[in-house]
Amino acid sequence: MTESLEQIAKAMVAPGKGILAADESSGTIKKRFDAINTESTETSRRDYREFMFRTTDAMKNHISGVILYDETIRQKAADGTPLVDIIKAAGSIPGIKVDAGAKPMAGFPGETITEGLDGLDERLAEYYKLGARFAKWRAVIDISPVIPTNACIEANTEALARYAALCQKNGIVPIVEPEVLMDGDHTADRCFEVTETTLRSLFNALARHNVLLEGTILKPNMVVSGKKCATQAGVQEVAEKTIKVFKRTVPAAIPGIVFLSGGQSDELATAHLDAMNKLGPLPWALSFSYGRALQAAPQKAWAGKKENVAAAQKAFAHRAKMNSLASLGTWKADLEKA
Ligand code: 5MM
Repeated sequence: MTESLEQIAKAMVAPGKGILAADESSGTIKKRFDAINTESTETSRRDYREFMFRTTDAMKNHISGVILYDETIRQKAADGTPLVDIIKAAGSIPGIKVDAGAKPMAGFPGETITEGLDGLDERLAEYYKLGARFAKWRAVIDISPVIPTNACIEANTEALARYAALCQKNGIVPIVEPEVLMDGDHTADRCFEVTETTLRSLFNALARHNVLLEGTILKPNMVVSGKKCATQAGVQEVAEKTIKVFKRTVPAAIPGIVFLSGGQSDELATAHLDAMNKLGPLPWALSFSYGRALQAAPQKAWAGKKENVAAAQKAFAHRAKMNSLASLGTWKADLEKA
């Protein structure tokens, strides 16, 4: 049976479940592996991702979908089983990163435009055959006293909307990810302002391109202070500001919002998500699509060694469980010690 876009989108944000962002491009995964003194090879990348996908209970109970990179969606486990089949056997949905990365935007110093629209229709059709039922495209919006410009925001949201329309044409649910970066010394209020402008522009573009909102998932940043800002907004403030900006800009027809962690510590990313869900009821499911905040702990525990796989799976299962509780608003800080 072919599932509709609405059904897939709903399953991606099923209660207590969120998404594992394992779509690091070759350059990014190398950086992560360098930090644990592990060589990045096709096999080490496969072994690493395989043990996460084989953390069966965590995958079954807490992970609705996995965002893969082109290499991974074609890869087979050590025993020859396609990694996609391992994900599906755990009841999770395979997804795929389809953007070609954020490139310097000509004429706009310090700003980027995400590329990858050329040939995207054909690539999506192939990814569907390989098992992907959702996709991801990330636009990057940086903050300084003079950026972002409207040109950068508009160009990026236009590309996100064109990508989303192509996904839906191919039976694939688009995750639209406009990431306002937390680098810099800006305040949470400045992040609020830029996030509001960006989301407004994004939903205008999606409407302009006839994108079905019920079959679309939003992956945004939270409203946080810049990493180098002298005063850091607390958990409650982040939660309230983030919900406030969404209530202003995100239509209720969107089935779910799954956050990126963006460089927040594991526990803070969990605490923020939990605090937001405690502010409910909300019009959309609020969950996670974390990369670093789900993987930092297992990476450290694994350190590239076979004998550490069980400990690394435990670390992954723990983070998945904590974020699952946060997506329900039932997380407590003392559970972290348990
Ligand atoms: C996994 O990282 C993704 C980006 O990879 P590249 O920079 O190598 O293309 C990224 O888009 C990720 O899916 C999201 O930003 C969430 O990751 P974090 O670590 O921010 O939660």
